[in-house]
Amino acid sequence: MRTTVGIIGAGPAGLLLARLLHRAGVESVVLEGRDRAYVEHRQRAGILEQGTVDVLRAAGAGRRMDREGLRHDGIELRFDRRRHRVDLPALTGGRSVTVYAQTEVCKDLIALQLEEGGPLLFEAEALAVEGAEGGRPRVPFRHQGREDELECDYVVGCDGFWGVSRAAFPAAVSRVFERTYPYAWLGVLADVAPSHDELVYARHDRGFALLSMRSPSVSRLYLQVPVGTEAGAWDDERIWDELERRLETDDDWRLERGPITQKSVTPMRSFVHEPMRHGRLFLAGDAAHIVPPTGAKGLNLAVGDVVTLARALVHERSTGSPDLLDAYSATCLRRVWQAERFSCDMTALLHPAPDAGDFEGRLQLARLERIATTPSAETDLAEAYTGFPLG
Ligand code: FAS
Ligand code: PHB
Repeated sequence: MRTTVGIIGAGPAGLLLARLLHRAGVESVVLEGRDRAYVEHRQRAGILEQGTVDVLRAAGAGRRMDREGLRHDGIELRFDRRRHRVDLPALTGGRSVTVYAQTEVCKDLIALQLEEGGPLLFEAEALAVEGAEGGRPRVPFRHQGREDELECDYVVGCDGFWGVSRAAFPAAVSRVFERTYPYAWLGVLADVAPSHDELVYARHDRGFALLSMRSPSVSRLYLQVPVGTEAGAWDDERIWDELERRLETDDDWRLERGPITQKSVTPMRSFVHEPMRHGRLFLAGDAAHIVPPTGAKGLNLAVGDVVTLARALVHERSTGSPDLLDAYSATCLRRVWQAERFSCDMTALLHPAPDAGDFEGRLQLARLERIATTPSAETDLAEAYTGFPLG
């Protein structure tokens, strides 16, 4: 098989890149190792920044998002039984976020790709990336029990943290920056109306809790749990009891309980691979960087990468100039490190560490107090939460 841009992975990064290239008349082929159902039902992101919403609309993939997505103009910080609302548009000159799940973004992009885009092969596992330094990189892959090869001008690794693309970077050029956290997130989906109309981020001495949602009738909730926790180790009653304790307030707010339909545990990691380009191989999204989900940045960063890369590929096609391709890694890493900083700060702000003493606990409360009482600190959080410019 031959194409211009070979894309490995049909997560949000790979699917959106294929969409943007298709709209610009640049050919691509997407290889996805899993089946369609897996990609469309894997619970991940729930929050879209303003910039991501604008990009999906501009790519002609925003119709269902505009119909079913929930625009949120605020988030709530909860600590010491107190509630503080962060008014996003007021602090950022009009920016907000939208609750529209990654599963739905992927469903919309897959439907468009299969309807009018280039080839999208499911259960087509890329085995390696070869010849990235040369003129025509190749991707050997296994599909329907047969080995085949995709030859292209450029390869883009959108294959997530566990993909094969990053391994194609010679050790001599790779630099890895990493931090792991001494806790994880237990995430649940529940068939009950959300108990609040905006997201609630709670810091409690017993641990962090997050109240999020998927629709007016489906709640998405998270609890900080020790590393190594098995999802099955927590029964539903215990999960609701713990959520109630960590989300407690001084007023008459109440947490509504309902049937839990899904549980999963997510490890917390910060990870950056530099550079994000080697020869004719580019990395985008989780293949290059991971953020802990506390800042709701992962999917939005992936979108930022592929917008930057699509622009650079189209520019090279139309002008012959590789300038934007040569600047791709540095351009993205500037935004990536700001998102790493914010996600790490939000995580440290809201999660009592298992070995932390009372002093650290007081510091977290003092930092939250500062955000709740100081416009400059609150504005800094609101600007980061609604998204770093895609430029
Ligand atoms: P993905 O991992 O989504 O996609 C990679 C694809 O490549 C997969 O489909 C995989 O099957 C495929 N693949 C891998 N190896 C392959 C191979 N060899 N051949 C072919 N295909 C291969 N981010 C936010 O912005 N907001 C949030 O609220 C948020 N919440 C999150 C909650 C959780 C529990 C988790 C785990 C993450 C969350 N994130 C959030 C981050 C998350 O959304 C990721 O950043 C996002 O999935 C990254 O998208 P991709 O880079 O496309 O990678
Ligand atoms: C989610 O809805 O899954 C979600 C929302 C905000 C986060 C992380 C996850 O920070």
